[in-house]
Amino acid sequence: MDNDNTQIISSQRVRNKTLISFLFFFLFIASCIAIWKWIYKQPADNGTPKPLRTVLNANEKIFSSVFSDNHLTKTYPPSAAAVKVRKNGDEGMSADFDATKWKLQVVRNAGDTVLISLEEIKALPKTEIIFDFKCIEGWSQVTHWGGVKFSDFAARYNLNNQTHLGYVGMNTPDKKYYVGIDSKSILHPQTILCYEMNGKPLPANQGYPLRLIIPVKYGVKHLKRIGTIFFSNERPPDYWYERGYDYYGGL
Ligand SMILES: Nc1nc2c(c(=O)[nH]1)N[C@H]1C(S)=C(S)[C@@H](COP(=O)(O)O)O[C@H]1N2
Ligand SMILES: [Mo]
Repeated sequence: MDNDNTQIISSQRVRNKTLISFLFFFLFIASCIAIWKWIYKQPADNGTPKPLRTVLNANEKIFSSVFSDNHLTKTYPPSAAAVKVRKNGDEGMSADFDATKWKLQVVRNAGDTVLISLEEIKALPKTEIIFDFKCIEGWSQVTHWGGVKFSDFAARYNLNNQTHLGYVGMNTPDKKYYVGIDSKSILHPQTILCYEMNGKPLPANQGYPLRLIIPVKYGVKHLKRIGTIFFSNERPPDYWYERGYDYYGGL
């Protein structure tokens, strides 16, 4: 049998090649470590080293520019909704909260805050949504919510100029949990001010009397127990952004 593909390589050459490969491998690992160290030595911007924050901000620019109202989050039939709904996160859910005294505060302009009762909110047209609720911790669950579309609410309370300022901020009544949301996402047709889960009033730890349900965002933005809503042309403070996550939180 002739075997012209076979080459005889000296064991010396094999040794040299192996050595060179190892050298390159070592240099590669060493530069990875050096870059990693450099990144973490840079000053932080809201809990994230500046170079990584720059990447997050660039991602936000790209994803918010392709975001559109026509992109609806996938919905499910009621039978797909979980009966035992997961709960997660209790920042701003202090025990001394008195729901009987609660009214939603909407800051229309400086010195112009409207107080709105749950009854008034429930009197607005109701929208239900069943979708896959996603938490950045890595779990998701199909859940069923009811409330008023934020866009319907904004129209009823003459907030059309405000909603186009760029951002909406929301706080819990004790101000310990807070989120900022871009105008496009708050006006998305599936975003609701939510007062029902599985056809019943929201359970206390799920945000009674009112929470945000915003399917185009990760769970962090679905603020439970809304105290105040305000509007701004700059990013309002955001609890998890200040702890290193990206601001946009889009899906
Ligand atoms: N007030 C308040 N709202 C919050 C949180 C929180 O800690 N406090 N956590 C958020 C996070 S990280 C998630 S995943 C969802 C969880 O909602 P659930 O408890 O109804 O499952 O609530 C969001 N809203
Ligand atoms: Mo979450």
